[in-house]
Amino acid sequence: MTKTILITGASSGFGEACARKYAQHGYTLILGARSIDKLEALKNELGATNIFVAALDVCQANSIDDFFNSIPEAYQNIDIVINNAGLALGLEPAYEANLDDWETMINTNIMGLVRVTRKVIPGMVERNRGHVINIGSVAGSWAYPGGNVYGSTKSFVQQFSRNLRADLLGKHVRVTNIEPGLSETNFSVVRMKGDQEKAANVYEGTKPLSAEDIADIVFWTSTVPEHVNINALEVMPTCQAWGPFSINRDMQN
Ligand code: NDP
Ligand code: 8X3
Repeated sequence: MTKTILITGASSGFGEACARKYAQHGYTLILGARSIDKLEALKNELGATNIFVAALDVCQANSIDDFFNSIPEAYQNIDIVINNAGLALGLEPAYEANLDDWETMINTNIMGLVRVTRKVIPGMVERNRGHVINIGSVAGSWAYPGGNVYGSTKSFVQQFSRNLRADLLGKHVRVTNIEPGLSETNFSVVRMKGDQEKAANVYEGTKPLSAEDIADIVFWTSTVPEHVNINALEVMPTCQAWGPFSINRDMQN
């Protein structure tokens, strides 16, 4: 029996790569994002009949309701949800950052993720089968200058994932938080508000993770035997690691 997977933010980056990966393996796909044109193009390119796409803005409760209400009957038994839709906006220090950017990140990365999860998990519990895969980030564990609210949203995702596991104990519903580091997608273009040069600089001289690297890892976490739950998986490119604590040596008083 083919499994049904719902992927948020499937129009680009990790979400799109996951859609391709699961489609290759014959899964039935439900894909959501704001860019419906990109989703339609992806569906046409993949050419399979078991793909449903619809517009989804995870920041809008109404859009989430409309999206779920539009899912055809045959697609409604969702086996896996990948809570991937998300973004970072800006890298300014907290005392200069734009409050609207903070609100958008909180609405997308936290509220969007919990709303979608709340829609999907009752059915998983009822069927006693399912897997919630959240896309967190290394930024959820490790602070860096300018990470402020973005990193904090991903800390929420990390802790929410653990708490979901606690609530779901006794059910055959798995929860996994994938925590990628430096990965080349459209992420930095969005973070730098369309400045392609600044976005390219993020990856200059590196071999970052690709969207396909992450899709392979996500796929693996969902295909290990059912009694195995990968709680969290942090992954960085080999060219990335931690630095020493920063110490300002001009602060003697
Ligand atoms: P991309 O910008 O390439 O993709 C982001 C996806 O999220 C797009 O499909 C976008 O679709 C969707 N999205 C954004 N806002 C919304 C919204 N309000 N409603 C629905 N969909 C939305 O970046 P990535 O693939 O890199 O990002 C995917 C996830 O991975 C994010 O959660 C990000 O925080 C996380 N991540 C990224 C890392 C990186 O270095 N790239 C590392 C660690 C984590 P659309 O605009 O069409 O709505
Ligand atoms: C994206 C990775 O290091 O840019 O979540 O925050 S990082």
